[in-house]
Amino acid sequence: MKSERSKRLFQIANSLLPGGVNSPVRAFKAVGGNPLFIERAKGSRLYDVDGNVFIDYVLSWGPMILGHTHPEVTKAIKEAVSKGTSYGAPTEKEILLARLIKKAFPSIEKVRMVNSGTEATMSAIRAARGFTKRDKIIKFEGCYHGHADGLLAKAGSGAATLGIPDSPGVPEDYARNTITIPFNNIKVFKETVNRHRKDLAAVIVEPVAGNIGCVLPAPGFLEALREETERNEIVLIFDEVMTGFRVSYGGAQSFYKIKPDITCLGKVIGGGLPVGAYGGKKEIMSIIAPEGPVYQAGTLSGNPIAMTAGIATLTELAKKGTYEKLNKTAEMIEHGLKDASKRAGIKTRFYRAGTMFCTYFTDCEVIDYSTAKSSDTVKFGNFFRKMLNRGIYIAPSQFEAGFLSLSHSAADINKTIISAYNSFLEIK
Ligand code: KE4
Repeated sequence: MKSERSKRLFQIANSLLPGGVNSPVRAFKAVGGNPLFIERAKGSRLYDVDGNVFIDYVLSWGPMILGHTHPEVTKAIKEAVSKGTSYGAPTEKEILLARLIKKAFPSIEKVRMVNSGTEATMSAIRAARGFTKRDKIIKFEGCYHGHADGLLAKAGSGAATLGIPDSPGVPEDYARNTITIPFNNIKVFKETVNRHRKDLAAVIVEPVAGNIGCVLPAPGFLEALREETERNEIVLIFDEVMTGFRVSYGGAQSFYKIKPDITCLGKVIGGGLPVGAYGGKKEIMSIIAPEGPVYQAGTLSGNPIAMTAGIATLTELAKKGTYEKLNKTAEMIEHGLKDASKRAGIKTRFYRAGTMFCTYFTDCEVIDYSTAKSSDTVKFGNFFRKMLNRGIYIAPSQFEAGFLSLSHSAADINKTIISAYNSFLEIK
């Protein structure tokens, strides 16, 4: 595969940007080699600067669920841009996107637009702390909620202990209020709530752990989170930045029928432009400035172009038959990848929630971060490179989810399955 131009651009980028990228996972560090510089995209395809074409399963890490350059989204953005790009004043478009979000997520009575998933979760936690007047939060090992200081924390000496920083630059003080415990472990969760109930402001969870690959909630896990937080007046925050409009139109909360107090959204709701949002119970959200005293703000929050892309995307997704089509494609790829791995005689585990999925190179059941780490990441790296050379662009990390779009055709899926079968055979 030709990659001279990408290589040259990466060299230049490295002299200008830390690691040559604007977000770490794009640097291909987990799989080796140099990242590809993308020239353009259309439908299910990415086209890089060396003329290579790929079927795209990263889809900008989730947002491009309609496929790239969807005509309705492109048309709406072009029209909006002719009226200006940002006013720093309210627009009707913020109302329209808020209405679409509220309709899809009945648990969201009031919502605030921000510019990223990080801002959404950071602000949701501040709202929960302001509302409960408590400081501690519980998060789950392997779940990623963006890069706000307090969320870059890991378990201390043991589960349920006060957190320690998970990155240089995060002060001990910021991390100590974040208690990190294993995903899907109801027993440890209940013990932790019991131990810290008086100080706990919130529990934040990815209802499907897409930042560990794709780890499904064990039966009763989400229910236990809901019951214990309800009983102890702790705010339950569902981080649906990835699962929102992805696991179903109403996200994981609709799929698993659990109603959180606050929901964080991002990715899909911006249709490829920078949008995040957090929203939930009126009594909590009314604490946010200027209605209440908890401060949160943003120059480009509710940006009219970004709102336009989000409105066009959610409007398309709301159309009849959309999720039936998406789920049919997802079932095709699930069946095909499981069958290819079996026929090639390589041990893998495949998990899917709606149109997000992951193949782990392990034979043990993946139920949390530690079992996910049993996956052979060297094998994954080889698989990644073989697939890339066959024109299939999957996430450059074992611990990231794959995504499907409305524009992935049956031919795309068949090509992917044949490529996977041959790549499995070669890496065995
Ligand atoms: P952003 O700040 O990147 O918009 O959102 C942070 C975030 C919050 N919550 C969840 C569940 C998320 O998955 C994310 C971001 N996801 C990563 C990939 N898993 C984005 C890719 C990247 O970091 O470049």
